[in-house]
Amino acid sequence: MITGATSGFGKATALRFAENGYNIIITGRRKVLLDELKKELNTFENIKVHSLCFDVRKKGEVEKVIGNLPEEWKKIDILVNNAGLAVGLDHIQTGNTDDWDTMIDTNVKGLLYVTRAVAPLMVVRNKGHIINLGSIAGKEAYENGNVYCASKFAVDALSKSMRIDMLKNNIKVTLIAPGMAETEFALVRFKGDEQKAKNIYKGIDALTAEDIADVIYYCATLPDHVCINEVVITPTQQASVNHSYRRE
Ligand code: NDP
Ligand code: 8X3
Repeated sequence: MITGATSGFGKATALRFAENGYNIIITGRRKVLLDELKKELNTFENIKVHSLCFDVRKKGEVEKVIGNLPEEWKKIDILVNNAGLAVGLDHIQTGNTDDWDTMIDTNVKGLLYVTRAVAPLMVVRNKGHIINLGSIAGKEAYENGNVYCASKFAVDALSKSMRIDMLKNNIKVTLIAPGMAETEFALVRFKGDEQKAKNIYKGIDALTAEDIADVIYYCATLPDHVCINEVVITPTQQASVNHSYRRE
């Protein structure tokens, strides 16, 4: 099950698992994109695809949609908690509090609601792997990153804590913490301003969604006794959240 499969990392990850024969549950809010992806995934042989259109921020909806999954789809082996976003890039003293709500509700509470609905299905089978999309912004803070960074620091803490909570239940938990990756992420952060979104990656060979899908797939397909706890992955031109080398 991959949340936020309509774009970026989620979509690339769905395609990577599909080409390797996995049945997949894709989720997101944009129904048209979900339908398009379902069609594309269905071109892979011998896999089944189930699509769920919901907003991870809506607790009741998350509980209902996952609770009502047909029995065969309740056997979720891997959950990729990927749905997330940054909105705005402002100093704390001028930040937009609606943007803050959106980031905290999606990146922290949404991830929690989905996990709360799926984890018991794994625990009952004594088997499962939860892969959370954190960020390099959840390892170090940067100017104007404030609430986005805080939301990803929370994902970092939750990943560690989930691993401890479900240790006895044979559940793997992996945190994937990428640096700059070119997806719809920057366009969403800058509320549709394409120029600003492009400038973020100027002079940098940014990570691609496929790079992240490769790492997720690698972590998910290791032997049962091996759990990668976390991966920090940056473009070669980025050494930390605050250190990037931009070519002219
Ligand atoms: P994209 O904007 O390309 O994809 C984000 C996905 O999240 C979309 O499929 C979107 O689907 C979904 N989503 C957003 N809000 C909600 C919601 N309320 N309910 C359900 N789905 C939602 O970004 P990326 O692929 O780059 O980002 C994926 C994850 O990786 C995010 O958690 C992001 O914070 C993290 N990340 C991104 C980095 C980057 O530089 N790109 C670096 C580090 C981490 P829809 O709009 O259809 O609902
Ligand atoms: C996204 C990476 O550096 O834009 O999580 O915050 S960054």
